[in-house]
Amino acid sequence: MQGKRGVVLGVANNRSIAWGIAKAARAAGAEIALTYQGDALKKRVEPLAAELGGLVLGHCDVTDPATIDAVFDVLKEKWGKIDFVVHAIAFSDKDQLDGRYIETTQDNFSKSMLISCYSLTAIAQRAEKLMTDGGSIITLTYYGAEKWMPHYNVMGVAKAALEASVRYLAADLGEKNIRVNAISAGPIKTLAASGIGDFRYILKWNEYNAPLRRTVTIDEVGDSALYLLSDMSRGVTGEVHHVDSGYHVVG
Ligand code: 0WD
Repeated sequence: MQGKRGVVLGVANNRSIAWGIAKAARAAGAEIALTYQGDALKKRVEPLAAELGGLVLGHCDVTDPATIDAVFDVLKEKWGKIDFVVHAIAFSDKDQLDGRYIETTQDNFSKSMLISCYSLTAIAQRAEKLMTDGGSIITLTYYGAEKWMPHYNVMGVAKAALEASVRYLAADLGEKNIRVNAISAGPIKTLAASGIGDFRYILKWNEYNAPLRRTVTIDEVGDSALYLLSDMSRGVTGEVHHVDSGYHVVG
């Protein structure tokens, strides 16, 4: 990754999957830029960026396109071009990540789709302009996109649409040698995951049933992401790569 530069969106703290990916990319020689969502996360993200000797691009809330433009303007000014983007952003009202999917409100459906799905496309639109030598874009998804999972509800629907977006974006951007892939990570205890009902049970269930008989760590997701971000995967696009201790062959 020496000589490569990229932006990682979705670091909330040092337990975030995005942080595992940022660390792995940095350790392999890449230069990293981070964004944060709001002042509360700024205080957490700034020291993490410093740990990687990276840039902090500023506040980015994907529901506000002006803030996406602003961080890509900073990227353009500082680096001119970029080589990779990590999109690790998702949101649903916590009270609808419990119980029945059928109770999802129109408002939360729209918000979840905008933040968890459309934002990848919004970011790809900006990234395309800066990936003048080709590039790699990755996003994070979950098995609940493929199969019903308890409590995942509207997020499963949003992740299914996200995975479809990966395929359509891959087709649009392929002629510019920009690759778009997803990692389907097994359950990991993060801030976002703590909003999902019975999450501890889901972790245990994976531990008992996944082929590797354990859950995965953010560092393991980071190492797999490294492959997708680097030229090692130069022939791979439109793919959903499972990093889940093999759970998807069982569930
Ligand atoms: O088990 C898990 N933790 C899995 C997570 C398994 C498989 C996939 N994933 C996915 C998530 O769905 C998400 O897409 O990985 C991605 C990263 O999630 P994470 O690392 O589990 O969670 P977290 O550390 O909370 O980071 C997600 C961040 C937000 O954090 P909070 O918890 O404050 O919502 O997404 C960001 C924010 O930093 N985010 C936004 N960023 C910009 N604009 C927005 C927004 N509107 N909303 C959330």
